[in-house]
Amino acid sequence: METWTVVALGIVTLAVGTHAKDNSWGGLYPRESASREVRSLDGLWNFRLSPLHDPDKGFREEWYAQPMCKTGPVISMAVPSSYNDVTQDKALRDHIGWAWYDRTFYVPTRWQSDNLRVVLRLGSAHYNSIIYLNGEALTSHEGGHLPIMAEITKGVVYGKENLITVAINNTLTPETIPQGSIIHHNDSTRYPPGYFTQSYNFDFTNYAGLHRPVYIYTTPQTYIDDILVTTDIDGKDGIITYNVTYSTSQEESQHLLGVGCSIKVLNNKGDHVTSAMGCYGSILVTNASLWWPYLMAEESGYMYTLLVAVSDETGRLDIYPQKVGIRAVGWNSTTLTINNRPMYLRGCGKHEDADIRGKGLDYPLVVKDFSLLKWLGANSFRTSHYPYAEEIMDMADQEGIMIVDESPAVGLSGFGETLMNKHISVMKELVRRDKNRPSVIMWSVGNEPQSNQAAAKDYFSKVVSATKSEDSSRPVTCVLNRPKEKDQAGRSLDVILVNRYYSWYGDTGHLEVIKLQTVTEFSEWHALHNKPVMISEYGAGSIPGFHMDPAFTWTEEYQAELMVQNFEAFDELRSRGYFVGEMIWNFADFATPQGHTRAAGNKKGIFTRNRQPKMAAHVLRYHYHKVANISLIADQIPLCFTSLMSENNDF
Ligand code: GCB
Repeated sequence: METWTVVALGIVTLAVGTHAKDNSWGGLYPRESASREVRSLDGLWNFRLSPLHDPDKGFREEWYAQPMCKTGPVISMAVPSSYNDVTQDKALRDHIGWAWYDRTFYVPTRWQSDNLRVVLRLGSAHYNSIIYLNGEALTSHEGGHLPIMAEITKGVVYGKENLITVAINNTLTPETIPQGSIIHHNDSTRYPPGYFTQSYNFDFTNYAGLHRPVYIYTTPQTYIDDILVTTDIDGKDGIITYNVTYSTSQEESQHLLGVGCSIKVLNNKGDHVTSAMGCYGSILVTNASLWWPYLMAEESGYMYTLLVAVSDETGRLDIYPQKVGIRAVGWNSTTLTINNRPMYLRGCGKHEDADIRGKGLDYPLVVKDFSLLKWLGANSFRTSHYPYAEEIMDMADQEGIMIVDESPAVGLSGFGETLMNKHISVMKELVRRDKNRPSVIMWSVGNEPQSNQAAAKDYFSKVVSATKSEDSSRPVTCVLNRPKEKDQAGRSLDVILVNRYYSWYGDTGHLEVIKLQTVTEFSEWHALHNKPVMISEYGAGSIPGFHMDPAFTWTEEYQAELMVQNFEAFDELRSRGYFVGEMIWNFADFATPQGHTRAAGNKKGIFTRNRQPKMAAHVLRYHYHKVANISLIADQIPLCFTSLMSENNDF
């Protein structure tokens, strides 16, 4: 007999460990300026797992009170990286529960004599984390994928060694986002005593660890806490509306009386364009260079910099460089627009995923992925199924790649109040982190919830309206997959995104039904909701190097032909005026838990996990350039699939 329990490992110990307040504002990304210094804590940290059957051990033995190497064996662990795949140890790969990291670092005495504020910031720790500084609990955070910030001015010792310890628990429960369950296998004839496994309702590996960079940085005592920027266009001019919030350390709060803000707008070469005074207001940029998506204008991703300065009554300045892309997003019942022109999303569903590092930020991979997106002629991707690293979002801003920015709420069910409140908090954290990004053109509150459940109606109406109250300048969606007659979420959304796998999960092998089924389905979604619709996932698995003609499932030919059939449907739907985009699943093969429906991972990538093109990538590249009205020179298309495309009238 197996029992499914809601009591997850480590939740008890989370309570034990959490003396520190949960901090939901991750702060502005650490950037250097004339007033701010940034130091990286990335590199090799010390690492140890809590034993599977004694999850509380690290708390009981206070592993955070001194360097872990003094309380037992440690291994080196790369930061940023997931911990799962970096060693040969199966127990580490498959661990459930607490994992412990620590390292030492120095803070210069100058930071103290200069009366600076010192802040610690972790880009993400998956899933629950408790952070200790010099043996004291400093802060805690629930949920991966979003930043954690804590002031450490008083907790650090200047000019001496400091110890930072991070305890991370990857356990997912029915009340975490995303959800999961711990299954206790109690049948002693089949399992050893205490045997348990983690299950979850999504197919990507639940990688864990310190996935993104860790920094300490300084600000003056009176500092810029947040900047909100929205933009609009008026003929050839751009309008930047801004609001700067500032704060100060408690003892110095009287300084806030004399605080003032000034703004300089610089162009993308760093030259001065215009200036403004005041902590909020609007700035007119005459004859503005607009932010355009890739291939929609000669120059895409144009960004200005707002050099925001806050000074206190002593005249001391805090300066933060805030990038701004001037653009206007609009939507109605049929169309999405950018700068008053209709936009059509040619994109991919992606994952943060690579061998060895798992979900760890890896700069070469970031550059490679954007290079491949542009090679494809893609103009967008969805951050399926969680918020991506800020460094990736920076590239999207800069390269003109539009983003459907998704929360970690994948595969939700149940829809109770606790889950909803948590979901709303996550949306607030996400919007607060990414609100100023020109690349973000839509929020997605989640992927494939069980939206046929009655409770989904009220739940999504509340989550969507909470998201809109944080940001009304972008449409809000949720990626759906339930039958439209049963779905309860679509009515609350601005744009309908649907995942469909015709001739893969249904009618497998029957490529000839794709066009009819896709056109019928998406026209009905539009008719039902009178909203723009797009396909957010379609595709087929292919094992690179598997070939059969006529096409057969799992071959590169099958994946490519399935796509060509889909393109016919998309072209037809686009001509009807309400179909606003297509995103292939997936950009690259990615890791999944072991299972008989996945062959060493999900193989629906058009690139291999190592970012080499399958036949499908070339086919998509041809299609995306054609949709963008850009012709590719015939000899750039390898011969192996020109015959495939010539069978299709569209090519
Ligand atoms: C889906 C999910 C995605 C899966 C994909 C698949 O609908 O949204 O996370 O990876 O299907 O390949 O089955």
